[in-house]
Amino acid sequence: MILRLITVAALALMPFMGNSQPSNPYELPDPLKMEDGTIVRTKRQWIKERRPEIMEMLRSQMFGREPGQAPDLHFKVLEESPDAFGGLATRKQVKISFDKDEKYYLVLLMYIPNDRKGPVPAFLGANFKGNHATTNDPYVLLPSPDKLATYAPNYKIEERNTNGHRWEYEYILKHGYAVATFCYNDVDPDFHDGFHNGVHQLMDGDKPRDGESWATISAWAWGLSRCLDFLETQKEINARKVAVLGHSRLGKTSLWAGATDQRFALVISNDSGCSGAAIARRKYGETVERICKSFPHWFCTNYSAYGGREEKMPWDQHELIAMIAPRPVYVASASEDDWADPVGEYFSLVGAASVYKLFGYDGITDRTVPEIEHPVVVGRMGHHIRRGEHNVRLYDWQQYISFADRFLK
Ligand code: GTR
Repeated sequence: MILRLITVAALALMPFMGNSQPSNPYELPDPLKMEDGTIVRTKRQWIKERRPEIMEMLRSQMFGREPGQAPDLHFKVLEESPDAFGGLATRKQVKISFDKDEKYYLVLLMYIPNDRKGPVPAFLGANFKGNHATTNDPYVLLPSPDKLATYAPNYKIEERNTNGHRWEYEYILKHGYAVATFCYNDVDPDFHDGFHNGVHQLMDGDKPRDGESWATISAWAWGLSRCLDFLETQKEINARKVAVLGHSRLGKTSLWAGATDQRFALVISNDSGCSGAAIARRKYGETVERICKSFPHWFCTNYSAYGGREEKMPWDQHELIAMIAPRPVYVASASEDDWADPVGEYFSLVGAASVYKLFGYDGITDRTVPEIEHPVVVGRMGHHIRRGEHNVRLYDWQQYISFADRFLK
């Protein structure tokens, strides 16, 4: 008989150091149990009934209801050169506009390996500090003054390459992948102004907001989907093989993008933590209450009702992971990133494994959290805990590439 409730006890005996502080015992909702108590036994039941039920919860209680397509999506190549990184790649910088007047847009920076036989798979993710901050490539455009004027009042333009260590472009390109990124502020500036700026203004105008209205993570995820719309027009790219990834708040975003847009072939969460991969019921590190206070614009307002009442949530974050099934999913943590609860991030994979199983794929089921820098790949799930701080490093990319090689090559 299918296990009805997955019970996870205190985590005292596990080898990973982050376990030294056990969380409260908790019970996770069974992703395969319908709200009316029926147990899902077929792929069809999952796809037609249970998955929509969970998506409805996540939309109405957590991220809000994202809108459909932009009113006038169109693309303009701003710059293109085959000489990036000494001829390793072709660089394209593209304005992806959402409206006719091009008031709302993002600028996508894309590198495509020149050594390719046909369309290549790609990694896509948003960045924090501007495209120019992801690389020492001097030809990457700086954010335009009109865009900068919309960013948070305390946003300072960064030096080039300040976040270059997070974007190992040459390594990615040499492994046969294209890579594309945009600054998340282009889509929705990361501060709370009551949703007057960013794409909320374009898509909603003065429409009154309610508890289920989409918020900022949802807007960033929507931006990722618009980039995928663009990638679908690029003959050099195999748009059926695009991995979406993100770090931290942008890791929460990549998970939501993977849930809402099933065109993404593979989904990676890097240190996404609370409201990303980490199990909320553990209340370890950042909590729902804390995140809703610190970042009220990230989630729909209904979400704050679960602060301190995580056990009342009709879902938990393993079900966000389950939304990606049966597509490959990778969850990465860092050993010093207690705030993001590496143990809770691991257990969301374990909690989603039954859904992968339904599709005939193995998943991660071992309840012992892996050692630091012992990556685990089982079936369509991958995981590692990098030694060190909350960040993205070459080590992380090495694991992502070898995971992606199994599915996207
Ligand atoms: C922290 C926040 C985390 C995480 C992080 C980040 O302040 O508490 O949830 O998103 O920011 O995005 O770097």
